[in-house]
Amino acid sequence: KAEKGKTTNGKKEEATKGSTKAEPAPIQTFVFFDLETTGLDQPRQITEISLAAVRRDQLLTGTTVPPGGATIPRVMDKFTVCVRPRRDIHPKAAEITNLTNQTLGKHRVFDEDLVKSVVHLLNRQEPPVCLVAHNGNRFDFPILKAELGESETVDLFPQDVLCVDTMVAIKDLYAGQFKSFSLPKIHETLFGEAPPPEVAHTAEGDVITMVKIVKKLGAKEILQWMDSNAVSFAI
Ligand code: DCM
Ligand code: MG
Ligand code: MG
Repeated sequence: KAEKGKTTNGKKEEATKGSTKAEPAPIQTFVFFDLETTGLDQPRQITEISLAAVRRDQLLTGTTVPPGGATIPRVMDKFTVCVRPRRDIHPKAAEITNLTNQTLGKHRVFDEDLVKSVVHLLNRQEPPVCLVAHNGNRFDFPILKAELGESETVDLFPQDVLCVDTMVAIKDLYAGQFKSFSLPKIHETLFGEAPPPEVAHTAEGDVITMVKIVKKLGAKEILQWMDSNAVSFAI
């Protein structure tokens, strides 16, 4: 296929050159995903998780709210839950997320009911299913894997789920167009303003910001990039 050599990812190109390996099936459901955590120092623990599952066609052509505003797909399965961490939340993290050990004090930890809720949301989606997180390779994916790995219910987690990082995608496809690849800076460049403070660093707010960015960039190209570059979310 003529498209094959045009991939912008050098590694993938090397890996597939001259091979007869079939192209991966197009991802049918993109599960935008974000975590808030206790901070940047280790061990990082989850204070909030949000997932928004969006069908491929909803990202490409789906109806929007408000009508005509090329922003939020109408059909979207969302899940957002706050989680009590087992360690102190760093003051900087508490400041930006507005989540504190005190306000989460009576909330449940990352327990088996939460794992099951996430699993059931993923199981309802049309496969192939891919988790999508901004800086996910370095941050959200390993943190979620660590929490799942400690859970008795880890075996319930579907084995065929994929994952992909929008920061890597945007750097690869649109390198020259952005001065910074942080989520608020990309939003600012595309929409003329940063996400408002009540949206930024809430897990659901960051998830919706990601969806807006993917739609605004023209989903077709970035979705094809994700098809080619998604890897297994193996726990
Ligand atoms: N974080 C932090 N300090 C920053 C940025 C992020 O401690 N300057 C931590 C706390 C956030 C988590 O990373 O809950 C996730 O970041 P984000 O809100 O960008 O998803
Ligand atoms: Mg994030
Ligand atoms: Mg966030």
